[in-house]
Amino acid sequence: MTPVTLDRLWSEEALRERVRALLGPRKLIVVSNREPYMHVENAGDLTLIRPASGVTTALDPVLRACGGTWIAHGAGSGDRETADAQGHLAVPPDRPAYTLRRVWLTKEEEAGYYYGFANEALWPLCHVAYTRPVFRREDWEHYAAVNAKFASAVVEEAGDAPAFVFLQDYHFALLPRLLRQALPNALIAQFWHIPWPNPEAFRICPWKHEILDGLLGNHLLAFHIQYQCNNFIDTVDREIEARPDRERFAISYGQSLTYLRPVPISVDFASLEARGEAPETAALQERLHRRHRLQGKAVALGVDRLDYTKGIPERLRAVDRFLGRHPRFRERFVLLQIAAPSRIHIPEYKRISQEVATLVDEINWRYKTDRWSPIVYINEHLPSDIVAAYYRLADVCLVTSLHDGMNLVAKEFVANRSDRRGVLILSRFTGSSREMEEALLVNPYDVDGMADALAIAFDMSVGEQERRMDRLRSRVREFNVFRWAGTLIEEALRLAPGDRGSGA
Ligand code: GDG
Repeated sequence: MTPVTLDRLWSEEALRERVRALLGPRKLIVVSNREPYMHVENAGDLTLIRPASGVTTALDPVLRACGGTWIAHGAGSGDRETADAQGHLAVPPDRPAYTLRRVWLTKEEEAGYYYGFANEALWPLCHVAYTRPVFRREDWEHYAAVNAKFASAVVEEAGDAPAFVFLQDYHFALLPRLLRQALPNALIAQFWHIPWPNPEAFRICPWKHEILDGLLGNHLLAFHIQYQCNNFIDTVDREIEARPDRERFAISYGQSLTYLRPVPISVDFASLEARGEAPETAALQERLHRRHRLQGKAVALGVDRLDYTKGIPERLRAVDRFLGRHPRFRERFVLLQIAAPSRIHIPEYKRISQEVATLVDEINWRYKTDRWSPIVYINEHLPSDIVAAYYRLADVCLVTSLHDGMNLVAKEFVANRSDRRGVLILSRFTGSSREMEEALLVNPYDVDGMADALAIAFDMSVGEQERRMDRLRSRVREFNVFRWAGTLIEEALRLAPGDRGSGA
């Protein structure tokens, strides 16, 4: 089955209009772990932060246009001070258009639900990256309790109105079932941002049946690509008494029917392109060029959350092999690796952080000269205007995930490059590789293959770079993040049974 397509270019305005018309009287409720607006308290001062993510970019404009409520964990140190007693806050704070409902979690709940079950059990379970999931009963209990807490918040926010509830990600596998029971008039859809593994990988989860039962509370469950949908249907087929309907691409389970659809997420192409072309970006680029002494160098770039699924050690080993085999690149090559710290309380993340730092040291030691080190390691979260300048100055962008639901860095890089230059090296094990065949596709486990790809990329003619970049860019322009949100909401409303009161 191919992803649902529409025959015009989606923009923020088109999305607003379309969704407003589609929703009719339904109240829109979005649920995600991370909030779109966070307040941080620092020495008595309150700062508003907009945690950057594709989901916020896509859904904030929809809520601003249609109104509604976004429910999320209030994780900022200034969040309580800036919300009312029920956790409500009108956002955006300078031009209120919708309601943010912050859900408060205790430290134990956050440790068990977020760091524990979501990120030490489900994250490694769903990514085939050979990191073993950790299953702890107390984490599971917190996960279930936090899902129930969010369910109460959704029920309160929905009131008696017919609602369209759009859930985000693997933090809420139990929520759809709870909502299906509590809100029979609601339409429930969920987007699973990470891969769904095959049945052999999934079967080790002690609470696999509860998770499947929970997810089958959705009317629509969407993944990035068809393969992940297929894995889900195979898992259900293997594990529980449900009837997959491969014609309609749905699962019927008890009284309920859940449609599955691939809807690949994307980026805000127009904004990223404009940012790439902005004079401020050019100025930043100049500064970075001087600071890292890039004159006359072949420049490779990595931009990642520091996560063991992103294949950062594999990439570093490929650079080592590349320099070993192509001495002509010594003193003529630099890898700029941005690695934003992530989930730092989890032991596996401490370990990967150590491994990456050690490898960078070893490789730099092996090749460095008085004037040059091959790897510049930037182990911090940079502002997005600086990331844009890095995208603009790279000759090659390296995305080498061992497994990735989609991967937005690949799409951000090509959206940025209206100069039509640059080569994308992209892991075959990302969802984005399905739409980005003009990239140099690599297997990150094959160090030699990746070293070869680096040599091919740096030797690629300008004409060939432009040809590939044009195709990549036209696809990401068309399949942008507004299309993702619009398609998903449109599909949910189209597939939903006419009488929302039936609960079917
Ligand atoms: C999950 C799925 C799926 C990184 N460092 C900095 C920074 N970033 C930004 C990138 C990009 C984002 O973080 C990472 O997005 P990815 O898609 O690569 O990966 P995950 O965070 O794992 O996201 C993934 C995604 O959900 C959406 O569905 O694509 O497969 O795993 O936007 O630019 N941004 C800034 N500074 C940094 O240092 N500002």
